[in-house]
Amino acid sequence: MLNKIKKQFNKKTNFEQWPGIIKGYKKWLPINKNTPIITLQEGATPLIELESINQIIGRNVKVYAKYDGLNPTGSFKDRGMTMAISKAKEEGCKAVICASTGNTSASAAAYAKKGGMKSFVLIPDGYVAQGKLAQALVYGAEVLAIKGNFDTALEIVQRLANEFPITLVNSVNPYRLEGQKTAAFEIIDSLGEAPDYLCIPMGNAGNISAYWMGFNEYLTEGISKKLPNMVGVQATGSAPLVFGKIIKHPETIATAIRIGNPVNKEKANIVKKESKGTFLDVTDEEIIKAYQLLGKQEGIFCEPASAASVAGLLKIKEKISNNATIVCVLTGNGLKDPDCAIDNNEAIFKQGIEPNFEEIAKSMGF
Ligand code: AN7
Repeated sequence: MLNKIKKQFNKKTNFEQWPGIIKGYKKWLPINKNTPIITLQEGATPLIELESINQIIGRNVKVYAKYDGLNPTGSFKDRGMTMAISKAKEEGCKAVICASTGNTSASAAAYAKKGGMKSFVLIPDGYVAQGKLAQALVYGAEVLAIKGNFDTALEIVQRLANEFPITLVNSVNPYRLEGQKTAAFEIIDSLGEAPDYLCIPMGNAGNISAYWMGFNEYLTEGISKKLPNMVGVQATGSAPLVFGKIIKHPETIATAIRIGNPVNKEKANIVKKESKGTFLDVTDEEIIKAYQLLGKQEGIFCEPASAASVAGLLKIKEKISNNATIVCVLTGNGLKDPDCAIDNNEAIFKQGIEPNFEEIAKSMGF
């Protein structure tokens, strides 16, 4: 179990804290004694049972959220970025670059600065959630907002990294997936076995490929005895992997996964085939419904792209087998996208109230 691993680690070093995924899962990662470990102590995120979803599905299923929005920069990208930046540092690199719908840029900027490097980020102008943009600016990235979408930005950064001395830290960088696979390890360390289903949002499909790698490595070592069915979820307006074709102009409220030409599409299709998995799309309305349910029923605030995993599960709930264990990956924190939250809630929000005891009590119904 994760706690056992943490305890073992603590015994050896007298560390009181989780040391981050590289030290925590050292033997599983491509590092050596010369690798400088650039970490913000990412990983060891909560696995929270979702009672309200258990009840909706019934039939004795157990649904959990892997809440990776509680990483240092608020998304799962930190697991991959600690690896990518540490290896870049080991190789003597001075600057990194990425294209991003927001979370990769926030994470790259933070870890690059922690490692003493420069960072450049290309983002689609007007389509990055406010919180993510704020992070890239605060962490001191050089932010280049282009008049184009993520797919165009990725093509440009790939060429820049080919022609100039700068390291690409998008998920085509193999170290990213190595780091991200640790989330699958943590799930098995917590549950004692792999879940029956893993529901996960897909953009570039790096994360689903990383999870699959992690589940397979634990199986090969005999730590787990089964593999999950992988359920990859995309937004209807941005679902190239579901429809099997490039989407030229992807659109969705879940801007994190507004990606029309995923770089890891071959890998993702292998995951689907090997895991006997399912790829499906959910509408923006279904995403927002799941987003609100998580907030109101579970006290979990995730970003819309993350809620797609739960929306996807609810869409195929009839197909889930009895007594199944299901993990939905909540990839990013709700605070990333405050505009979405403010525009999409059913809260009671009374404004312009006089600072008067009687009046406030009255408005509360007393
Ligand atoms: C919250 O930040 O692509 O399928 O540039 O931010 O591994 O791409 C973000 C992707 C899911 C999809 N959930 O993961 C970027 C970026 C959230 C995300 C995904 C992203 P992949």
